[in-house]
Amino acid sequence: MPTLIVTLVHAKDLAIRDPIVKSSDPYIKFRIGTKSEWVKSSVVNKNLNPVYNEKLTVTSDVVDSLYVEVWDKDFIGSDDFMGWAEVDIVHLKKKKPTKLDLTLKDTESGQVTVILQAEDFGVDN
Ligand SMILES: [Ca+2]
Repeated sequence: MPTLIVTLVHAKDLAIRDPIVKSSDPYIKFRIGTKSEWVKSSVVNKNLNPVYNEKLTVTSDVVDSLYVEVWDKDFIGSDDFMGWAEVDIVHLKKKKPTKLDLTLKDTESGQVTVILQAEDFGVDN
């Protein structure tokens, strides 16, 4: 089973989704392909430049693109969308960490920094 280790480092310049406090409570979720379960990070409250330094394991039945979505946690009502990115992981080098800055789409602003490591797929060195 393809296993990808995602180290979620930080995000910056994220969009405001809680206008009263001019901030957001961002968490970031990952999945490989469009059918797998999402793997979610923790929530950082009231921060548009959150630091996570969190390691997540994402698995899938197939090697496909990695999808990344950023959401604002709301404690009343449903969470608000803050952008997304798609990453080609098919060409990652096997077992070699690759650091990427992902620019978020379909939102006002934002960037997510991750380190990806393909555990059992990818290109042999
Ligand atoms: Ca919120």
